[in-house]
Amino acid sequence: MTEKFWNKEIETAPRDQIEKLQVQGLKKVIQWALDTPFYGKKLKKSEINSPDDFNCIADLTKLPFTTKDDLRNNFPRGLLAVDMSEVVRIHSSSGTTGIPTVIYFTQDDVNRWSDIVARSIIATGARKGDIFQNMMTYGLFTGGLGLHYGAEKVGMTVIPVSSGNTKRQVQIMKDFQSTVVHATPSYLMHLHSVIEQSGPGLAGLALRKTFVGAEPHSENTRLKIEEMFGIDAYNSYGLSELNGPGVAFECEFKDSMHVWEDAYIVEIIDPATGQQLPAGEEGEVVLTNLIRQATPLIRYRTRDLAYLTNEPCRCGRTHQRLSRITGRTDDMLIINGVNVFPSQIEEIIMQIPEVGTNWQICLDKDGALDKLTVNVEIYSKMFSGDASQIEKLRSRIKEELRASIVINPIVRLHEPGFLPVSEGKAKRVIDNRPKI
Ligand code: DLL
Repeated sequence: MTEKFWNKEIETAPRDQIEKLQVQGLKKVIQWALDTPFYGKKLKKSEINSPDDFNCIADLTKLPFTTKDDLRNNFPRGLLAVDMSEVVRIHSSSGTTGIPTVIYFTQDDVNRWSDIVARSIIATGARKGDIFQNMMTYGLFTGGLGLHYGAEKVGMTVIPVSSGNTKRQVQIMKDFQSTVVHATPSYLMHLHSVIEQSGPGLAGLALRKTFVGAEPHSENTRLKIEEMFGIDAYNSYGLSELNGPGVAFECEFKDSMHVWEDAYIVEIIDPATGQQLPAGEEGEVVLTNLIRQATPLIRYRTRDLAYLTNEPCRCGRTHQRLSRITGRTDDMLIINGVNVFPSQIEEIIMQIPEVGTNWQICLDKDGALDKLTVNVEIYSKMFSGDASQIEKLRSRIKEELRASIVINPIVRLHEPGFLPVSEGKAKRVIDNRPKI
């Protein structure tokens, strides 16, 4: 391979060399981090006063964990390590209520992230000459722009369609003969059903590969997508706090995702004790970002559950591989690729005075897509008046939820006592989606 983004020396480096790169990288990150108000205090508390206090990979456990709450509590600039005038990009977990998390990038940060995404693309066998239709949302969500910049670096022809408008997506696939698409697995299944309904099926398409990610899915879902379209599908993992997509990606052998260990240090820990777990044991994924100066992030607890494999991969790459994400340690739901906490829904509905005390969320499948129903009890006096008032209230709740969680829910209003009451912890979420 002569590709610019296939770096044999780094991608097939023996473990001791990878660790050496990580130690060098982390020393730099500590220097950057000490410049932020948040880590300035936090690292010093752990007696890390300079990069010289970190000398081998075993020293990692001396460093404190970072959590989503740390990011929220230090919003907006507590983790900013450069002058704001050096920041060229902001991504944020927006579309949520409460305090968002924000990630800043310098130009070098964007370049380093794009290089890693380009490397991921090359590892799948996609190339310059491919026509890349990016169906992931563009905006504060990292799925759109993250792959966009990486694909341009590879030299692919990028079509930045963003998500939605399925009929138009199909037309564009035909018009421009797209060979690679990027989407959530659930959207691809939906896309297939729209193609089937619209007549000539897959005839006239040139598709050969897809990158899928941003939401949990099983091996069977991958096989189904591959079979439906007659293409190869590669799993892609990332999160906005760690730049976005490109943290771990499957190579052409599609046997778990290589974590790019010169860019990210991965650990699996026991979520209860915080102790590191060996390869093969499932626990919480913890990641350190080695390639971003503007917002350094050390030992970030992702709350995703998975395990690592360090067996050699048939592709020759030595970077450890991450299994599929098997679950979460918190109650975050992923609905058609969008992250939603039940508490966000509660916050919205509970500020509406007509709403009673009980509510419940139901998740089902509507074809390939997830369907969210929010059941809300309202005060009985609402039922004695004009029915149009109830409809007005329903629309208002629906609209406020849509604006906040960026998902269009079905809202059903009920009289008090309709929903089950639990004596202990309320069961707010009924998830009828098939388990992965
Ligand atoms: O979902 C970034 C991304 C975009 C990844 C496009 C891949 C492709 P967030 O919106 O911050 O970022 O959501 C991150 O989504 O902690 C996981 O729980 C879940 N997730 C992401 N990729 C996968 C995957 C993007 N391949 C959260 N399998 C993460 C399972 C995934 N879950």
